[in-house]
Amino acid sequence: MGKLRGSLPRLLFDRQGPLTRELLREPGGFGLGQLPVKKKPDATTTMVCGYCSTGCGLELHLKDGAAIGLSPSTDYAVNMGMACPKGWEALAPLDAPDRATTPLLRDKGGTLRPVDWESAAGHFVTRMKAIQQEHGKDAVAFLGTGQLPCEELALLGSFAKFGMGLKHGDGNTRQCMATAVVAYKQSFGFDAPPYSYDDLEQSDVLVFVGANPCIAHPILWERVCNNPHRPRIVVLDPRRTETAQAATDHVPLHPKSDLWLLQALAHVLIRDGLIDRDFIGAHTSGFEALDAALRDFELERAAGESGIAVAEIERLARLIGRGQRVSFWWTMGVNQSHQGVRTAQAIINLALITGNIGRPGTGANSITGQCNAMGSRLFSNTTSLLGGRPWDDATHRAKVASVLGIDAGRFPEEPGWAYDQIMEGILDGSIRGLWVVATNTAHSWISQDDARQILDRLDFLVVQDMYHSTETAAHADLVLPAAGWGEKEGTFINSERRIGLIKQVRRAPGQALSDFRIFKLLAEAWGVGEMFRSWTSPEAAFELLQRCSEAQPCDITGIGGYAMLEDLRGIQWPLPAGATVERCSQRRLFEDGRFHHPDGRARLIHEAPRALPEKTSDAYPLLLLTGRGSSAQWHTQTRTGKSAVLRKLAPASAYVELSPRDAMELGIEPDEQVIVRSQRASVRARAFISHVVQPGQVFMPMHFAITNRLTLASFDPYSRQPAYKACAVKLERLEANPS
Ligand SMILES: Nc1nc2c(c(=O)[nH]1)N[C@H]1C(S)=C(S)[C@@H](COP(=O)(O)OP(=O)(O)OC[C@H]3O[C@@H](n4cnc5c(=O)[nH]c(N)nc54)[C@H](O)[C@@H]3O)O[C@H]1N2
Ligand SMILES: Nc1nc2c(c(=O)[nH]1)N[C@H]1C(S)=C(S)[C@@H](COP(=O)(O)OP(=O)(O)OC[C@H]3O[C@@H](n4cnc5c(=O)[nH]c(N)nc54)[C@H](O)[C@@H]3O)O[C@H]1N2
Ligand code: SF4
Ligand SMILES: [Mo]
Repeated sequence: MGKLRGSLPRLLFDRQGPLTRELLREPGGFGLGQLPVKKKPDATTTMVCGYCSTGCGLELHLKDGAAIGLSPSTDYAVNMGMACPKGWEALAPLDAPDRATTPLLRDKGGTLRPVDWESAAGHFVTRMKAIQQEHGKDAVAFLGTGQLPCEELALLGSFAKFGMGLKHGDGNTRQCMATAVVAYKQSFGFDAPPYSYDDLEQSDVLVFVGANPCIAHPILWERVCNNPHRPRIVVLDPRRTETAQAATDHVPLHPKSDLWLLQALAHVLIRDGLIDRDFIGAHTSGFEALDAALRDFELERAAGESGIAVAEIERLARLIGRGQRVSFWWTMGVNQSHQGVRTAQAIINLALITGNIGRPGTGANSITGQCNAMGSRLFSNTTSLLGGRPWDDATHRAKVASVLGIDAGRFPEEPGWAYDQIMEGILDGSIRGLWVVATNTAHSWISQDDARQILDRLDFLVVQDMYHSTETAAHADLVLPAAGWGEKEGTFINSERRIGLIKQVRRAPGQALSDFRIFKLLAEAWGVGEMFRSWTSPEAAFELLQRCSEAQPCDITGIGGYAMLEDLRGIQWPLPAGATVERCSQRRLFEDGRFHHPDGRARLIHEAPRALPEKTSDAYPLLLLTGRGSSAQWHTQTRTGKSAVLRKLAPASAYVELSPRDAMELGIEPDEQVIVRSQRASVRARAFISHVVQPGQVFMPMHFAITNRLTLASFDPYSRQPAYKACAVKLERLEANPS
C-alpha cells in the first residue's frame, strides 16, 4: 500500500496558517483580494459578514453607492483585520446566474413559470387560506433560519403566528443550536452564552468539545492564536482535525462517549478536591445530588466507553482543576447528539464546580453557527416569544402584544411543533402547506430521502430563497425571489452576543425583494397589513424588538438605534436603558455570580449516559461522522459554490474519509470511487484515506447532498435537535458492485 497518502490539499488552505493568512491579506493573493484594478472606490462602509456566527466586520468599498470590493475591518472588536476565504468572497454569490429574479409558479404541467409579484402573493394567500379552511389553521406551518436578520425573523414570526394564525413554525436553528438553548435555559435560567471572544485570549486552559474552529470558525481560532498565556489547548474530538492537530492535547474519544468522559472528569475533580466549594455554595444548586450520583462512578467503565485510559482522564482532570482561567467551548460534536443537552450540561457543570465562569478567560461557552443563530433564538417567535419570553406566560404575551399593538388573543399560548414534528405532521397529513424561508431542507435535513418524499406530500410548498436552483426549490409550488446579504439591511447577533449591522450595498437582481419587503407584501395580501403598519423599515422593527427585550436578560433598550451600533462597532447584549458601553468593548455575563433562575443560582443537572440509537454491526461495521469539510464551503453550497475562488479552495466532489487500516482491510485505494451504504441509502463517493479518522469510523462533509441520504433520523429528547453525527454504514469497492 505504498500509495497511502492524503489525496486532498486541505491543510494548506484550511489551517489558515501564517502562510495562507499572509496571502489572504494581500489583495490579489490567491485572487482573493477583491479590489478591482480599473475602478477606484469613492467610499467605504462597515458591516458584518453574512456567513458564520463569528460575525467579522468587513469594509465594503463602494463606487457610486454600490459595492465593488471588500476587505476585513481592522478596528472591529471581533476580527481585527482578518477574514476567512468566505468573508473575502462574500460578494461573489450575489452575481450568480441562478439567482431567483422573478417569482415562479408551478403550472399544471409541473413546470415553474415566471409570474409577477401580485399574482405570486395572490396564489400564496388563496392556496394557504384554502388549506386552512379545509384542514384547520394549524395545517399550514413555516420554517425559518438563523441566516436572516433579526428584523426579518421577527416580522416572519409575527406575520405567520399573529397574522396568518399559524401555530407551528420552527427554524433551521433546530438543526444547530436547540441543544445549547435548552441546556442554557435549564442550567442558567435563560439562553445566555456567557462569554466574549476576549476569553479565548485570556484563558490558560481552553477545552474544545466537538468543535473544529480551524475550519468552522477560523477567525475565532486566530483569536486563540493571539492568546499570550501559552495556553494548554485540549480538543475532544474522535477525529484528529486541523484543530486537534494544532492543539496541545488531543483527546480522541469514541464518538458520542462525551457524556461518559465529562462525568468521569467531574468525578475525579470532586474526588480529588479540585473544585471551588465557595463558588458552588454561593452560586449553584444541585451539588449534593450531583455528588451523590457521581460518587460510585465507574471510572474503568468510562475509560472503556470513551476509549480514554483512566490515567489520561485523571491527567485531564488535574489540568482543568489546576488551571487558573479555564474556558470550555463546544459546538456540533455536542449539540448534534442523541444526548446533546445532557452532554452540554456536563460541560456547564465542569465550569460551575471549578468556579470557571464570570471571570476573564473562563466560561461554559457554546459557539453558535450561522450569522444570526443567536438572533433567531431570541427574536423569531418560534421557541420563544420576541425577547426570549416564554409563550406560556400571560404577562409576557401581554407585554409583546402591547409593544406590537396586536391583540394578545391572537397569540398562541405555547410554542408550536419542532422541525421534526412538522415533518412528521406532513407525513401524517396534519400539515398540508409549508413555507420555507432561507433554508434548504431537501439537502440539510436528516435522512434526506424521507425528507424529500415528505416535501412531495404537501398540497402547497412555498420556497423563499436567493436562488431558484436549490434542492428544496425543485419541490416547490411557488418560489419567491429574495435579496441576500449585501442587498438589504438589518442586524445579526454573533456568538458573543454582539449585535452588528448589515447594509444594502448592492441592488438585488430583477424583481427579487428583501425578505422584509416580501413579508410586508404578503401581510397586505393576506389582509392584515394594518397589523404591521409600525414596521415601516428594518430600523423601525429593531426599535420594536428593543422594547420587547425590556427587563429581559437580553435587554437592549439602551441601544440608540442603528447609528449607535455603527459608532460603537457592534454592541453585545445586554445594554439596558441608561447603561453605557465603550467602542469595541468586550463584555462577559455572570460577573456577579447571579444567574437567571429565581433563586439566582445555576443548576447542576445530571443524567446517566444512554446508548447510541444505531450501533455498528457486522453488516454495518463503520460509524459515519459528518460535519464541515473546509473553510471555503458553506452548508449546502448554494452561496459558496458560486465563487470560483472558493471552489478552488475546496474539494470538488463528495468524498468519504477513512483510516489507512480500514482502507487496507477493504482493499480501497486513494481516490477510488466507493459505495457508502447505510440502512437508508447507498451513495458513491471518492475515498480519501487519512490518519484524521480512527479505524472503525468514517467522515463525510455535509456540503454534498448525498451525505444526509445516509443519516438516521434520531434526535435529542429534550431539544429535538437531529443527531447528525453518528450512524452505522459500510464501505464497498465499486468494482465489487458493477452497476
Ligand atoms: N466553513 C464553514 N464554516 C461554518 C459552517 C460551514 O458550513 N462551513 N457552518 C456554520 C454552522 S451553522 C455551524 S453549526 C458551525 C459548526 O461548527 P463545528 O461544530 O465546529 O463543525 P462540525 O464539523 O459540524 O463538527 C465539529 C466536530 O465534531 C466532531 N464530532 C463528531 N462526533 C463527535 C462526538 O461524538 N464527540 C465529539 N467530542 N466530537 C464529535 C467532528 O469530528 C467535527 O470535527 O460551523 C459554522 N461555520
Ligand atoms: N449531515 C449533516 N447535516 C447537517 C449538519 C451536519 O453537521 N451534518 N449541520 C446542520 C446545521 S448545524 C445547519 S445550520 C444546517 C444548515 O442547513 P441549511 O439552512 O439548509 O443550509 P444553507 O445552505 O445555509 O441554506 C440556506 C438557504 O437560504 C438561502 N439564502 C441565503 N441567504 C438568504 C436570504 O437572505 N434570504 C433568503 N430568503 N434566502 C437566503 C440560501 O441560498 C440557501 O438555499 O445543516 C444541518 N445539516
Ligand atoms: S470567520 Fe465567519 S464571519 Fe468571519 S469572515 Fe469567515 S465566514 Fe465571515
Ligand atoms: Mo449550524
